Amino acid sequence: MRCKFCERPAFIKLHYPKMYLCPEHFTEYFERKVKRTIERYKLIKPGERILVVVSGGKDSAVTAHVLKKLGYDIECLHINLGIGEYSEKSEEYAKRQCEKLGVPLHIVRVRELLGKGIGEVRTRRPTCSYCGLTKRYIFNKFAYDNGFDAVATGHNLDDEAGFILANILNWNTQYLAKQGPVTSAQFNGKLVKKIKPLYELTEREVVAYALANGIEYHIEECPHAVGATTIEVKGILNEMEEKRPGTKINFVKGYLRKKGLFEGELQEADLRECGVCGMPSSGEVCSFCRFWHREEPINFRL
Ligand code: Q46
Ligand code: ZN
Ligand code: ZN
Repeated sequence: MRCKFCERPAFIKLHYPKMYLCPEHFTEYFERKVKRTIERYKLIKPGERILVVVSGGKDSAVTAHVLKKLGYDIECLHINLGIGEYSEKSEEYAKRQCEKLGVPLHIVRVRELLGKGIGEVRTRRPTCSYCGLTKRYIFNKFAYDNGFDAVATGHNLDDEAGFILANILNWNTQYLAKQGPVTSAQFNGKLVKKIKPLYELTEREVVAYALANGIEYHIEECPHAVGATTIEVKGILNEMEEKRPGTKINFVKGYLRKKGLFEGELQEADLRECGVCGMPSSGEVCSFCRFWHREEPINFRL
């Protein structure tokens, strides 16, 4: 098969819209789609400084690569979670990716910062739950302390479709009222804007973009990821996509149109300043400071 736009042999067959593309034309298609996502959902305003959270994996590496190529002002942050060899390798990949891109990389190591790695804390809370809480706190505080206008993450269409479906299965209406490609800044900017530039691109397309552009990334999954429900839900969505191309994008776009239905359920917690760190909190002390028994704030200012 030949590329739709030139004579070269096809490198990928897209199912929705159906077309064959060579590496160059696929790269063009992919970058145009990211640009359109940024414009359509107003993710980035001119002149904004963006902090890209890079894990060492494909999604965040591709996010940083495309944003840089499109000319946005980016720097990267890697959070080393302290999960044995997995985290060491992840950090190596993040370093190599940023070096190749020529983008500044900042590294925060959870064990050095908090005394223990993720998975080493004795608690009844599931590992992924306090890992998520810790990561979100660190990237938000890092961005806030250093005056970034937004934090970009590598979430792709498969992640979003899976997340929405999983939350519908549990009727978790609080989450369903809030998801989307952009979460605006709140609480005088202490909750920094979050953006997802790969919102409309499938995991398969992200893998293909990395391959076509020589982006190396950590393939291994985090050892704690095994058996997570989101993986099962994604599997179901993949089967449906196979039979009916366009299922994922139509599902996610439909959700964005109907999101308002859940807004009535939103119980906005009254946010106040955490007594320890001063960041937004629903209680007297924020969940990060409570979980890690913090007695003083962390300052990430460079
Ligand atoms: S939450 Fe859980 Fe991930 Fe943290 S412990 Fe690993 S799998 S890294 S996205
Ligand atoms: Zn071509
Ligand atoms: Zn706090």
